[in-house]
Formats: sequence, C-alpha cells, structure tokens
Amino acid sequence: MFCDQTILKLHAGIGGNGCVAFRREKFEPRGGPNGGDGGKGGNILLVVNTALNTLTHLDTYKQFTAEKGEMGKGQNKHGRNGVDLSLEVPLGTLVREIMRDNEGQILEKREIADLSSESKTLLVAKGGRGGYGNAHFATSIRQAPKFAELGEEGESIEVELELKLVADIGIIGIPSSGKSTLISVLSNAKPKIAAYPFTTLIPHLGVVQIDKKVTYVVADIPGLIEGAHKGKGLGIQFLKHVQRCRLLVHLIDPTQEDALENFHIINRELEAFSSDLATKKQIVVINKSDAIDKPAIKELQQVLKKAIGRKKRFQLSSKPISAATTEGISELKILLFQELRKNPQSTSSSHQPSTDNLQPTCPERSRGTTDHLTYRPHLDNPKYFAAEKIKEGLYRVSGERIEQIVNMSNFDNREAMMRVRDVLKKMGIVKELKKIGIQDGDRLEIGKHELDFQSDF
Ligand SMILES: Nc1nc2c(ncn2[C@@H]2O[C@H](COP(=O)(O)OP(=O)(O)OP(=O)(O)O)[C@@H](O)[C@H]2O)c(=O)[nH]1
Ligand SMILES: [Mg+2]
Repeated sequence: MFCDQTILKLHAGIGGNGCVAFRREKFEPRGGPNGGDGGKGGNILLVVNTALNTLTHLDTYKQFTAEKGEMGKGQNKHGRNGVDLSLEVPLGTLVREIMRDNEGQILEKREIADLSSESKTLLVAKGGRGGYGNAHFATSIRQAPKFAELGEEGESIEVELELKLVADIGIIGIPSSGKSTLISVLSNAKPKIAAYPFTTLIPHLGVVQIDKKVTYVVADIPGLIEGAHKGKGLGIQFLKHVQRCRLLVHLIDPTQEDALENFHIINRELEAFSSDLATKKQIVVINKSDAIDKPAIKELQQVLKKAIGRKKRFQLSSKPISAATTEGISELKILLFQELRKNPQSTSSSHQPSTDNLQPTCPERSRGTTDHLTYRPHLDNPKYFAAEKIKEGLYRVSGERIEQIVNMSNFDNREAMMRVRDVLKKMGIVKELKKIGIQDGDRLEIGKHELDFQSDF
C-alpha cells in the first residue's frame, strides 16, 4: 500500500530520577551525599532513508515513545541514558507540527522541516533531562540534602508527515509503455515489470549515475490514464509528486493502437491537474524500437512532430530507445543530464537540489546545521521568565528554566520545595510577582504545578 501522508504522536523519553544516597563506610558512618544523576530520556529523530518511497511503515503505528532514562544510583553512579528512537522517512518528507484546541480540533499546522536531502536527520522531540542526584545539592550550609530531582518529561509533539517525492525527472506515459523497464535500465531501481497495465502501484525512485560524483534522481510515475485527475485509476495520488520534478520524460509506446491519442490523453490529464504541470518541460521519447520496424517509427516521429508544432516545452528525442535491449539508453542518460543543467531550478519552488533548502523552514523556532536539524519548540533564553496575573488570586510564571526546575521537583519533599523557593528568589521571580500585586495565599501556576504564595518565599 502507498501512503504519502500520516499523523504521528511522538513522545521522547522521560529522564531518570536523581538518587538520594549517602556514603556508608566503616569508619565514616555519616558520609556525605553520593546519589548519582538520572540518565537522559531518549530523543526521537526522523532520519532520511533514500531507499524508502512510502510512509506506510509509520502509518501502521501512529504513536512512538522513546526509551526513558535510568534512575541514578548510589556512589555517584549516573543512570544509563535512554536510547534515541530513529524513525526512517523517505527523501522529500515534509514535517508539520500540529496544534490542537481543547476539543481536539486542529488549530494550525506549522511546517518545521523539509527533509529533501540525503543524510538528513531531524531531532523532532528531545528526551527529558535526567534529575540531579542529591550529591549535586550539597553546599556548605546544606551538607546532607535528602532530596533529588525527578527526571524531566520528554517532549511530546504531534506531527503530520507528507511525502513529496524528490525526483529531478519524472517518467510518465500510459500503462505498459515501459516506464518501469526504463527506470530499471537507467538507474539502480528495480521495480516490477510485466505485460499488463497497472503493474506498478507506487512510484519508484532511482539514482542515475553519470560518473562518480554526478547523479540525478528519476521517478517512475505509474497509473496515469484518462480521467486520472478526477480520481480514476491510480494517477491522482501521484500527480502531486510530479509537480516537484524539474523535467518529465514522456514515454511513447508505438506498439499500442493510437500512440498519438495516448500522448494527448496524458497531457490533458496533466493540464487538468495543475497549470504548473502543464508548463513543465517534456522530453518525448519513443520506446520499444525493437518491436516495430523503422519506417513505422519514422512515421510516428513525423506525426508527433506535427502534434508538438512550435510548443517549446516539448522536445522530441531524435533517437528512439528500447528499454528492453537498452538501445539508445546511454544517449538518453546524457541528454537528460544536459537538459537538467539547462533547467537548474525546479519550476515548483519546493525542491532545490543544492544544500540551501536544508535550513529549517521555521528558523526562529529551530536550530540547525546542514547535517543535523533540531526542532525545539522552546528556544527562549533559559533564564527568561514572564510573570502574569490571570485573575484575582491567581498568577502564572512561565519560562523554560523555571518550569523545568518546578516540573522536576518532588513536591512531597520539604527540602526540594525549599530549593524551588530559593530559585524563585534568586531568579528575581518573587520580586516581579510582588510588583504585579501578588498577595500571601494567592495561587501560583508554574509548569504543571500550582503552589501557595507566601511572602517569606
Ligand atoms: N519489446 C519491448 N518490450 C518492452 C520494452 N520496454 C518494456 N517492454 C515490455 O512492456 C511491458 C510493460 O513494461 P513495464 O516497464 O512494466 O511498463 P510500465 O509503463 O511500467 O507499466 P505500468 O507499471 O503498468 O504502468 C513489459 O512486458 C515489458 O517487458 C521495449 O523496449 N521493447
Ligand atoms: Mg510500471
């Protein structure tokens, strides 16, 4: 089954709790704290695998959770980090974050990455930090802390993945014209080939090697028939993928009854689907030259030439090919390469083979290098916080660092609570809250907790 769109819920791993422990040695019965830190929760990564051409393998599951971090141990032993979960996606996968309202209705979809280059990895959900063990909190005043931090929850995100095949060239033509045979001799792709129409049910991508460094990608676009744009056959679901190609190869099957009418049918379908497709350059190539005699081929060439007339976007290849015997294939490889050089930019803006499009599409919310993109929902200055009055008696403080500390604190532990108060004071949050009018006994929301405000904070 071909799936080019899916929605997934991703939960990165929770961090391991920090440990509360004290040194117990023979001659040192009241040794210092030595509880180790918890391990980090596993991240979730989206990793491009160029051998894939569908999202079906992810669509079956819908939910993914990365491994949690292990708890810290005594003797300052760090808990093991959770293993990262790598989800493989095909080249050309668009990633959008989905925001929902309280009723679960989709409010907004925000594009966060376009995985259109090989060796792309997107860190889409970051694992939680491991909690500090009590050894971390020892100070000259607090020599024996009896608390440790809890592990931080991993990020959760709902994403929509949409596959837009990234091929430089799309091979089109009516069923059984030899598209799969052609891609199998041009490139490393090995699609199924057979003498009946609709043998190929999903597009196949293949890399054509010109020399060691120069390659281009071709895609076999199956299922185009009359009425495809109205949903007939398989064609409609693949036409959008053709939009990203820079060039089309239109294969003509001279053994079928009305080769010219078939040529028109395919073009009408493209035009009916989108005006963008109707302007894409087409190299028209007669296939199966081995199956028909030379005069008949010449005659067909004349007919096609006449039909094309002066329309510049069509170019009839002077050399017919035989995908079966490979006659004319090396010349076609070179011709296509030269044509691609003449059309460096895709007519649809989404695919550029340079590294320029490796930058995240939402830069203010993402960090990235050309090799490894990171999507981080909060990129605030960690020390930044905002204090606001929600209504009489209820205030809220938000900010990455303070929320992290509160969420990782064990509210059942008095000492842990005292540390939270210390941090609130040190970060200037208490002062700010007083400025905006907070009173003793008012409720204060921070992260996932609510606490009572006291002026001796
Ligand atoms: N004689 C001859 N037969 C060919 C040639 N190319 C393909 N064929 C045959 O034509 C039939 C259809 O070939 P495919 O490559 O499966 O055609 P397709 O366009 O991918 O067909 P669909 O996937 O069904 O759309 C097969 O039996 C092939 O062996 C050729 O150059 N010469
Ligand atoms: Mg095929």
